[in-house]
Amino acid sequence: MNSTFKYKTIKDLNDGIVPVDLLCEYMRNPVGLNTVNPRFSWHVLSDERGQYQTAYRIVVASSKEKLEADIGDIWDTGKVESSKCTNIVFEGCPLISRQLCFWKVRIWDRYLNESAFSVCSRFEMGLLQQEDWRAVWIGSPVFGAEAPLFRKTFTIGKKVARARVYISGLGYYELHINGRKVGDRVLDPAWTDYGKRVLYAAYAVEEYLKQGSNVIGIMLGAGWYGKAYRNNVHAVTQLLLQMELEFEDGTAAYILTGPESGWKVHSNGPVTFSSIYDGESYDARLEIDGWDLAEPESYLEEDGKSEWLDPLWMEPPGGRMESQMMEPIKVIKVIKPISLSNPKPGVQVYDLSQNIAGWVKLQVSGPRSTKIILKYAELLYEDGTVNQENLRTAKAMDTYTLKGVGLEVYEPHFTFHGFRYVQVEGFPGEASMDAVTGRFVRSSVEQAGRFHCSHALLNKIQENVVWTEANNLHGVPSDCPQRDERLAWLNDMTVRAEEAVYNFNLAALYTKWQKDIADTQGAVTGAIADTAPFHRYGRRPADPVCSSYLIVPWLMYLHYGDQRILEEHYEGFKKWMSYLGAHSDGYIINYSCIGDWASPRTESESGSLGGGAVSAKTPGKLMSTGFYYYNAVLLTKIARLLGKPEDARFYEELSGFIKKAFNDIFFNSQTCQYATGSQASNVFPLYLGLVPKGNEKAVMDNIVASVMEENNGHLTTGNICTKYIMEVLAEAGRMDIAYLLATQKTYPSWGYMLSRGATTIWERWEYLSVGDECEMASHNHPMYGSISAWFYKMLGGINVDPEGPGFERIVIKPYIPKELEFATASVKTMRGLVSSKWEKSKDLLEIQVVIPFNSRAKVYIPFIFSFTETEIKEGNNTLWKHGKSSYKTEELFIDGHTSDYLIIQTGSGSYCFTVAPICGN
Ligand code: RAM
Repeated sequence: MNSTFKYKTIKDLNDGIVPVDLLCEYMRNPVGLNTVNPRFSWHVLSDERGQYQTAYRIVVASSKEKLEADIGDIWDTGKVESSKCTNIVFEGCPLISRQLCFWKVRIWDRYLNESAFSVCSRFEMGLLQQEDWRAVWIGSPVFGAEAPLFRKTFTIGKKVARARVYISGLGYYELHINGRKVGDRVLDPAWTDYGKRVLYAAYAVEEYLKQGSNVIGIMLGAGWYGKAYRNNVHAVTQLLLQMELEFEDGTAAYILTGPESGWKVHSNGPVTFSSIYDGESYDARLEIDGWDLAEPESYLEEDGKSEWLDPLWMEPPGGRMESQMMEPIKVIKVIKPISLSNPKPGVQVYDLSQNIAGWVKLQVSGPRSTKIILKYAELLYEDGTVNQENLRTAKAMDTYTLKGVGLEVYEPHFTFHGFRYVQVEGFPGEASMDAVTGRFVRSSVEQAGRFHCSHALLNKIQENVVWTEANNLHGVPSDCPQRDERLAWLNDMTVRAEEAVYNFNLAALYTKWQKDIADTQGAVTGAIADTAPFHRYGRRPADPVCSSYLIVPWLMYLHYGDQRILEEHYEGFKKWMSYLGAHSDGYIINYSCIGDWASPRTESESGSLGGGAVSAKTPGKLMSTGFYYYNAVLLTKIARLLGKPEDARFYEELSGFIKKAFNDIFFNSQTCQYATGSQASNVFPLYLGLVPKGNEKAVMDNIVASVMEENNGHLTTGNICTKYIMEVLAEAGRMDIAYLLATQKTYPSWGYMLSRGATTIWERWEYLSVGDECEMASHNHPMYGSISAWFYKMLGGINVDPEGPGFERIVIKPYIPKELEFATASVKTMRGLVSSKWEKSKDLLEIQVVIPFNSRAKVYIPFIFSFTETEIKEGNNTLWKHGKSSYKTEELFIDGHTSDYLIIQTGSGSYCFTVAPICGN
């Protein structure tokens, strides 16, 4: 290789360059893998410029010892010349259920030097075949049993080599072995349409077992399977458990739920009521001491009669059993209240100072039978008591009845709430600040992104978005965590998902949710539903704005380099497109329900769906048809990618027809307005690239006029076009207007929400808190959080490049508003950390960029001072002066310019660019 770089010794390289963060199906050391073709990923930490991978070798072995000896008896790729480091598909010996594998990887770098091997990682297969399940579902024989306790005693007389529990409990289970809760998952398994797919968890449980008598104890709760399931049909909670023991002498044993298997069930446990929406009631007087312990067992038969009955054998819920391959829901953080008030005698209100999802932990001592009520709310009335009006029918209330023994500690098991305030009623004596602590509960996905800038208001919006997004991740991306809804709406996700993948690592959660959507697809019509799992609200067919069905997997491809999700859902996409096509007249979709939803009240139709959330100004059919076009464009790309040229041609042609029909119907070439000329009507076609060539500026001018002249510097858009207006303004060179909207403080704006004390993002632009207006008044709703993607992409400048998905190629292109002094953004990608930071003063702009190992970037350096009289440097090297470019090395070279930007190509590493006006000579 003709390199300008000094050759480094293997030792130098080995010290720094080694694959880290080994992922298998996006998880670290997963137990219970679903697929026989798992995918491997890693990245390398290195700050060296222009470094990349030229080859890799993956070794997969059946034991740690073999792996250490470099014996890949399951798979050894040998040296593969490839720069691929994400989602490499396993092609070794066929994998079977339960198989435990060890793997490691080494790479070769740009100098063809070999790295050391990574540390050893593991993956373990789950139960791949339905026939692997020997256990049978069981349930309580007592009608209406709220949270039955199951118990099974067994004896271990030999040394255990390996012990696994595969478990599913509907709606939720809590697994104990020998008196200890197993693991730290809560609200498990995640919600699915149980008639289609049921998730199970796989646990390694050796450490919980002992020689002699052992007990498995399980409490079930209704969760989404209870009263809330399928429009109030009361499903009976049920349990499936398979424990597999392998002993050191090579023998094995199973502990299975099923008929006549020695399980006992008690139907009067301490949880006397549980509901996702309404909360939980816990009567500590009903606790059964030692229910999950082996000894003594005598109490089971007190007085010759026992409440521990034989369980019933239950019909399976119908869905395929599938391992839950995503981050489980956990208590993520403990939040101490900042204040405690006493608005009425016997009533205390705690303020966590942050709107969260989860519950509180209560610590109390007092007389037996004292009943404490905890009421959760996002809002307060003026008198300081909690206002639950915007929760609609959700009672959001936990109750705890004391047993009267010492300090009692309680937190709910099978419910969650969305709240900032908790009102405590009936507390014995004086409640202290320590009596209540907030528990922030969500899917334990990693936060991936950070954004910060010199404007406090924007930072606060970003903080609120991160909270709101996080508050709405509970195995599905829900719309809100507090009222009688909490559903994963596809229309919201159409615009929310991009913000979400910048802020969090959602690869596994979205893989699961995409299947939830597929599960809603009608076998006959191909129609998907508005919500997935399809439940309670929304309808099938979905509103055409539900393009998240295609957009989410496309984002999975762009952000995580995931092509498999596109392959797996491709046929489904086509069916949905055919459905839409069948409901179009001359390529105009002929139905709409939601459209550009929840715009400011002045723009929406009073009395319409959702408490008047349908736009009065932006035609629903314009939105529907726009998304029909968007889908066609995406499908063209996807078909091309998947090697289906005929399909690609078909969808490309289709997009052309839709474009023409769209403009014929909605575009007025005289006024350059679309439809009514509402902001959304003009923004959406601009965003989609539908505007006939040459008219873009005029359409943009109309948008600007609407913002500035008709609305005094405010937007009028709903949930969908609020994302798009910010992007088209920036891209069309009107960052000034976009920035004005982002920093606007008066209604309607994000700043207005903040001025009303918001710590999360609202569902509507209005502050709604009482009476009828509360029908749609969530204060914790991620859809308007889409602005956070704009922070990353436009202010921070971090963008994916479709030419190199998964951040193999990165575009750094900051749009720099006059008023902002600095902005910094970073994203932890599959290939490592990408960051971009700029800071400007009167006569200097500095841009620092970090590109991970094995990635390349196109960096756009803005000519903020002038095009010609500017000097652009990287470090000490001049790249551009007096309108002329110079400089070229292998890891950094100029790749052209526009009138606004100098375009630079870089390899990996850190770069510091400066832009300064040339003064004087
Ligand atoms: C409401 C919620 C949800 C949404 C649907 C259409 O129930 O606001 O987020 O977009 O309506």
